[in-house]
Amino acid sequence: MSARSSTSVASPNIALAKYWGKRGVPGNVPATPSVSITLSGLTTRTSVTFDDDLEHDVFVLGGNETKGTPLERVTKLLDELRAHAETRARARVVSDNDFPTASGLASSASGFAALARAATKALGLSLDDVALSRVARRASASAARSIFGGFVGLGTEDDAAAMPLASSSHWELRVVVAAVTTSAKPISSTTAMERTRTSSPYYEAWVADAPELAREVREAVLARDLERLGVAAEASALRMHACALAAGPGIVYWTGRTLELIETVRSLRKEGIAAYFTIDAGPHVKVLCDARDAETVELKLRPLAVRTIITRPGEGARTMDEPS
Ligand code: 2P0
Repeated sequence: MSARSSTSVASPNIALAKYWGKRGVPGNVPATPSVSITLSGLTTRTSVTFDDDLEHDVFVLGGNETKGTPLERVTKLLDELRAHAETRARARVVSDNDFPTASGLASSASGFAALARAATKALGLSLDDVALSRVARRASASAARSIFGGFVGLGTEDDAAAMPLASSSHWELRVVVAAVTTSAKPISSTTAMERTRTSSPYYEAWVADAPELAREVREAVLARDLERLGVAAEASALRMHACALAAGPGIVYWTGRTLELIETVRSLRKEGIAAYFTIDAGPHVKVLCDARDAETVELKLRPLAVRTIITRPGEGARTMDEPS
């Protein structure tokens, strides 16, 4: 038997300017540019072992062997790398998140970023981070951004790769995550954005408007201007959800708790604390604030959440056996 293994870790990222919808070109290319922060404090750890004795790929997620669509997506990414490496060996993939899976905390971003990194290393391929980001994008577009740490942009060009915008030490920003449930979301992002594209009367307006907001977010990040960033990030989140809400049937990721958390963030601002929310494809609320306000913000959100986590800009996907 010959086996080749590697283990990688990656963190989810939170989009400040949202990707929602795909262009009609091959390879899972976003219709809107996005800008994200890769978060410390939330981690996916993925081990990949290629083994000539395996008859098919095996995917163990959170301790449970998983088949169907998740396994098909894993196999598709591995097939691309197997073609590069000119091997037919199947792999055993073992992945664990230290946060809720498939609930709007971007587990597919960290999951496919860690998988791409670990599988590339296990196969002995030498792909640079830009090439790795393209591999991750084809599996899940937000995963392209988790290859890199800090503040990251992803465009809409053919065969897009994410690009670092600023390192994790660029800005002492905090993102307070208020998770409102540990359940999986009712509809996957992939399905929801396709339904939005094909049935929301607001879709074209969303795609036309998104680049300007992404520019605003990029400039605010570079200028470390929290108010400017927060206003643009809230607009991006609300417009994305407005577009999805208008699909047929409407896509409602929010719960009552989500709305209460939005209200709480707005009341914090009335008290003079610079706090701004963003919400991805799930009910959780993530709040941007200065490091000095993070504990105050967290205390205020805590009664409304099942779990709160104070996160900061973190590192990109990395192999555990590499010096960091
Ligand atoms: C984002 N989201 O920019 C947006 C905002 C969720 C809301 O990217 O179909 O899991 O695998 O490319 O990357 C979630 O979508 O979708 C996402 P696929 P993905 O972070």
